[in-house]
Formats: sequence, C-alpha cells, structure tokens
Amino acid sequence: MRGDVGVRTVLVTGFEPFAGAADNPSGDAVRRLARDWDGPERLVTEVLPVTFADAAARVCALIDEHDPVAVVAVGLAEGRAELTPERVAVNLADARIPDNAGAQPVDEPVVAGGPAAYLTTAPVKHAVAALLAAGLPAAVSHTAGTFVCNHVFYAVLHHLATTGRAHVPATFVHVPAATVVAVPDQARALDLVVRTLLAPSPAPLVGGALH
Ligand code: PCA
Repeated sequence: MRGDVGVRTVLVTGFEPFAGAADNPSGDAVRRLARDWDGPERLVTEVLPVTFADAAARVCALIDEHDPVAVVAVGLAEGRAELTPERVAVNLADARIPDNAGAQPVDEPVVAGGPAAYLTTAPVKHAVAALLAAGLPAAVSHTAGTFVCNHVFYAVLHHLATTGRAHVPATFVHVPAATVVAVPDQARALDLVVRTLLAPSPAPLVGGALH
C-alpha cells in the first residue's frame, strides 16, 4: 500500500545468507536500519532471497507497490574492505556458484535485449564522501559482479527506466563482512546513503578511477 499523501517512501533491500554462510550482514543491517529509522520519509525494507528467479522480481514488485522516491539495494561483498556504492550494473548473469535455489546461469542476459549496462542514477560519489566524513571506510565500485546482486541492481535500473521512473535515484551498496565493518556501522552507513539520495541534486564531484 502507498503511504499517506505527501509522505515519501524509500525502498531499501538486503539479502538472506547464501553460499552456506550462517548470516548475511546486508540483511542484518537493513533490519537494523528499519528498527532505527526516524523518518520523515516512510521506509520500506525487505530481505530478499538469494535467487535469480525471485529476488529481482520481488524488488520490482515492491517498486510498483510503493512508488519509492529512492531505492537502495544492499548485498554482501565478502573480501571487500570498504562500503562500496555501485556505479554500474551489467546485463550479465554468470554465476560462479549456484544460488539458494540451485540455479547457476552462465553467460545469460539479465534482460534479453536490454542495454549492455546501466549507470546508477544516484550520486554515489557524494554518498561515499558522506560515509568518509562519518569515519566509515568507503569507495565507489565500478563492478557489482555477475551474481544475484548485479542481477537485482540491473533489474531495478531497467525497471525504473522502463516504467517512467528514470528520475528515481537508485544504487546498490555492497557491504563488507561484519568483521570488517560491524552491522551497526553498516546500518548507519545505509542511513547516510539514503539521506544522500534524498538530498537535492548535488554539484558534480571530482572522482573516478584511473584503473
Ligand atoms: N551478495 C551476493 C548475492 C547476495 C549477497 O548478499 C552478490 O554480491 O551477488
């Protein structure tokens, strides 16, 4: 159901555990964000299954249901040392391991006939600046991989672009293991990212990657 007239809705999703792990800090951080959120926007959260078949469809259904003004999908990137807002989603599903339903697509498109890639519609460099200013390790990432996280990220950007919502800022945030950035700090980071997306369009910021 949509919120009250005039109340803006933000959608934030995390993921369930996968690859045999007992937990997934992305889901834990999103649950904590939901617990601590103090508005004024209405926050809708969901912890998604790590499946190619259901995760993207579910988040697109949530977009249709709630018509959010910003979308932040979150997942675990084991081995990363920083919180990494993603800039690029590619039209490729190439799974190194089976997903939680046993599916393992190899070299398949996320959306047949879709563009090769989408760029995030969110000011991710500003989000990173906000995280660094808060003392949190952060960097822009230019690859979300080719597993379920990239699949969801691409599907979100494609759905927004094809349903008249290209103006809605959306990104994907890969979080490191909870031993690198503790879940409460991950939740604090997600709050900052959401607030950055809700702020008026900022001036361009020098950044980019040399390699
Ligand atoms: N990380 C995986 C899928 C779910 C998650 O939390 C990924 O990066 O694709």
